[in-house]
Formats: sequence, C-alpha cells, structure tokens
Amino acid sequence: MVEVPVVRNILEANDKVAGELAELYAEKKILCLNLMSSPGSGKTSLLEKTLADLKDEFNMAVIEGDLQTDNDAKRVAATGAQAVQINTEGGCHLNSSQVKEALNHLNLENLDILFVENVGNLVCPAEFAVGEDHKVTMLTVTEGDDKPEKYPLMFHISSVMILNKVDLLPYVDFDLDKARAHASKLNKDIEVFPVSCRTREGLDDWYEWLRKARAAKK
Ligand SMILES: Nc1nc2c(ncn2[C@@H]2O[C@H](COP(=O)(O)OP(=O)(O)OP(=O)(O)O)[C@@H](O)[C@H]2O)c(=O)[nH]1
Ligand SMILES: [Mg+2]
Repeated sequence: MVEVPVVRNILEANDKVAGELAELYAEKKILCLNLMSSPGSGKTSLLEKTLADLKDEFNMAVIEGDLQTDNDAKRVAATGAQAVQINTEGGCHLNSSQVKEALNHLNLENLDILFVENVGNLVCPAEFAVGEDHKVTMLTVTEGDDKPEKYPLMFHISSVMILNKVDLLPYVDFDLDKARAHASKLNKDIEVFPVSCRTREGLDDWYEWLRKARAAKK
C-alpha cells in the first residue's frame, strides 16, 4: 500500500504557513497586525484614519478580507497606502495561504506596518493565525458590553481591544467598565482603547500603542 502524508487538520496546515509568514515579517522587520471584529464595527474606518494620520511616519500596507467586493481595498487605497483585496467567496475568515498569496501583490521593501483586515466575524478569524505579531479586536458600543464574555477566544488572544463608536454611548445601554472588566478577566494584559472614528476621540492613544509595537519590532 502506498503511504501518503496526511495533514492532521486544517489548523495545523494553517499554522505551518503562518509560521513562514512570521519568519518573513521578522526578517523584513515588518509589524503585522490582524484586525478582527464583527461586520461593520469600523475596521476599515479605523484603517482610513490611521493610514492618513500616520502616512508621514510609517510605510503601511493593507490586506483586506471580505466575502465579496473590493470596497474596502478601494477605501484604504484612497489614502495612498498599498492595498490588496482577498475575496473569500463565502469563507468566514482569512487563512495564512490566502495572505501569503496576497503578499505577492505588495512591495514589502521598507514596509513598516502590514494591516490584515479580517472578514467581519467574531468567531472563526480567532482560530486562524496569519503570521501576525498581534491580534487587534474591535468591539463597538452598539454590540453590547457582554460580547467579550460571549466570544471569549477572540479577546483572550488579542493584545488590544479597540472600543469603537463611543460617540454613540449616549444612545445605547453599554457599560464601558463592564466590557473592560470582561475583557481583562479573559486576558489580563489586554490594552483597551475607547475611540470614535467619527469624532477622532481616543485615536492618539491607539497611535501611541502602534508606535511602541512598531519600535519593538526593529
Ligand atoms: N457613529 C459612528 N459610526 C462609525 C464609527 N466608525 C465607523 N462608523 C460607521 O460604521 C459603519 C461601518 O464601518 P466600516 O469601517 O465599514 O466597518 P468594517 O468593520 O470595516 O465593516 P466590514 O469590513 O464590512 O466588516 C460605517 O457606516 C461607518 O461610517 C464611529 O466611530 N462612530
Ligand atoms: Mg471593512
């Protein structure tokens, strides 16, 4: 009987390629961040602000993951940053092989920061590493303060929780301290940044974290 190698599971195969990507980022000194949230939390809005505000400080690129359309890649490319769109055609997360393929469309020389905007989903993206240095999870005040408790893995493995849309706090029943406490219980080191991509409140704290994370990569 012919023996054939069997990859034990999909995650094992994904982790192998993610490891290669992490090595590539280490070699090229690129900080890679995997940005995750439910659909419509404001991931692309945060990237639009970050890319525009820090364009003189860092050379940045974005890999966008969506089921369909290149809407988000067009939005971030309008800031002048390099952008590639992956369409997963129904897939609920990005995997490391898709990101590896997308890298062929980016110039990695002198790149400081690579953002991967994952498919909007609070579940599956948490399972699939893409070689990132940090996972950044966004939660919004319209989603309810119990979401870290209900979707624990995402918050457990993220370095940062961005709490977006704080401009809407007067209109919703969202307890910021409760959300923060739930997230910190899952991950005592998680950094929490309440922000509004609409009013720009809190964005400077996020930028400061980004500068430190970038400096640590050099
Ligand atoms: N009020 C308010 N609206 C916001 C804020 N940030 C984003 N939005 C709005 O939220 C909606 C979704 O924003 P996107 O940036 O497309 O969200 P996303 O997470 O990239 O969405 P997907 O990629 O589809 O998952 C848009 O209408 C934004 O204008 C904010 O801080 N406050
Ligand atoms: Mg988006």
